[in-house]
Amino acid sequence: MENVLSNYFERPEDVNVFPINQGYINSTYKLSLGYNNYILQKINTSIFLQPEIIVSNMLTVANHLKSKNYTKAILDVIPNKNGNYLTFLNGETWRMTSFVPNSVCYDKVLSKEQAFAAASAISEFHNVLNDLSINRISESIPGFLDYKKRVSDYKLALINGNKNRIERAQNEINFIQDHIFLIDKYLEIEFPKRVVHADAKISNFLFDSENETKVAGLIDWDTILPGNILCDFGDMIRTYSNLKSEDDPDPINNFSLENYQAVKDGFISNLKDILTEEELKSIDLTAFVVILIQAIRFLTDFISDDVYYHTSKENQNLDRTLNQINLLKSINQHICIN
Ligand code: GN1
Ligand code: MG
Repeated sequence: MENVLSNYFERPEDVNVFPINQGYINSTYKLSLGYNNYILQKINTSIFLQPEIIVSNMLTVANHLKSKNYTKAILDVIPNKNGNYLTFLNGETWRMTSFVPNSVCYDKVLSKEQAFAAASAISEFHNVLNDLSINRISESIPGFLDYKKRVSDYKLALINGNKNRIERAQNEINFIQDHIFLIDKYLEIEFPKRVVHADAKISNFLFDSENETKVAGLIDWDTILPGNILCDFGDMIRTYSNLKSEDDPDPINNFSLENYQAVKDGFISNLKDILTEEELKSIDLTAFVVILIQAIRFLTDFISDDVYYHTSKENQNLDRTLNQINLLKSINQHICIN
């Protein structure tokens, strides 16, 4: 670590390093030096094969937001002593960004007011980014929102995966099979391509540490890409109408219809003149499909012996799959998807 720090700081020995055990892909550390704080991340380059694309997207989005009246915190990528935004060291790739002061994040929603505030914030993010040309944004993970590919990867895993785990996941496999037609239906719709955050889950929203309904900023810009903006709505529903943590398989009291509506109201609030009729009509279907795809991704990883998502306990990817499926079942009871 000291070697990494010496790329950024004159006196690396004075920097305090605190690991942040959040996120399933990269390794994250909070750094503090005197009154200044930073976020340092080791990028998982077996997943992000071209980390320079992440940085280029981040700079493009930050510059655009800064040139307009965006009211939330903007992440700055901080160059190393050589002026480079990425530090390559012993086969590892590191990136440092600014830290948003007086902020906290949550992995479970606290109230419908909080859900509304978060959705309004991402709605503002999209409103301000709407005139940024998608040609200036690239995919840091090719095919990240290609749901056809997500399904074919899953089907391949069903053929080549761990037989014992496949057997244990039979109920979940059946649920997915019964609902896969909704993904086909989604794939028939032609959505306008806009700049998508693509990981709008609750833990990527920072809130004011003294006011749980005031959003300080939106973080984790690693997967920003051109695509269907409603995928961000889907990830918000996935985590703000969900009353359980992402790996909690308990189906009891797992869903809040009030929060669902709050996310919808907030998401639309700053996009009224932007969303097309087709988009508005497909908003609930997209949320359902985003959650189903997330279930498929967790299950694919479970039957592939946990090669993608970081896990810290046995069956965690199966529990995550169950959590998504429980949510889909609850949504099915309250929302008309078609
Ligand atoms: C991953 O690494 P993290 O926690 O930011 C994943 C998202 C998933 C999410 C599920 C690059 O995000 O797509 O929705 O986990 N990121 C990547 O919580 O696959
Ligand atoms: Mg992410």
